[in-house]
Amino acid sequence: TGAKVHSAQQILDADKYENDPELEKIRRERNYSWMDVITICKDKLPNYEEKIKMFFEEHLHLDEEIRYILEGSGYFDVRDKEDRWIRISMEKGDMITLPAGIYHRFTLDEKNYVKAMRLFVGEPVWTPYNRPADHFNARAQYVKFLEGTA
Ligand code: KMT
Ligand code: NI
Repeated sequence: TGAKVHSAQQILDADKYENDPELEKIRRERNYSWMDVITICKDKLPNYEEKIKMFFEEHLHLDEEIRYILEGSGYFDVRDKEDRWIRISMEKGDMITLPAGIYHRFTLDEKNYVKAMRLFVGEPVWTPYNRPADHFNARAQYVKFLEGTA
């Protein structure tokens, strides 16, 4: 699907995300100049219910979505070539890069808690376009990429 998971227990150490040369290397190489940290749990995230609902609506973005799990866990679901859901279990130390134009959604698991770093190339634009959003160039590019994969 083009979604990359750096299941990175060996590469990234989430306990030292504030000073991790390996994280700095990824940020430098991929131009992830921007970052913040989001905590998703009932007591800490404003408009929690509304946001949880938005995250779980099937959508795409016009840019990469990059998430690095610092604490807790959750699931990213992505559509495969045959339009079936693939569930990606994300835990502490895992980083995922969703390509622009891929349909996806996010949900917490039974722990109801995740703390994640959000990375971005340049100024962040998180706008979700709920499905159907097939008219975007980013979508056409991604479909073309999928067709070129085995
Ligand atoms: C998103 O865009 O789906 C989120 O920021 C929530 C997930 S962060 C692990
Ligand atoms: Ni998204």
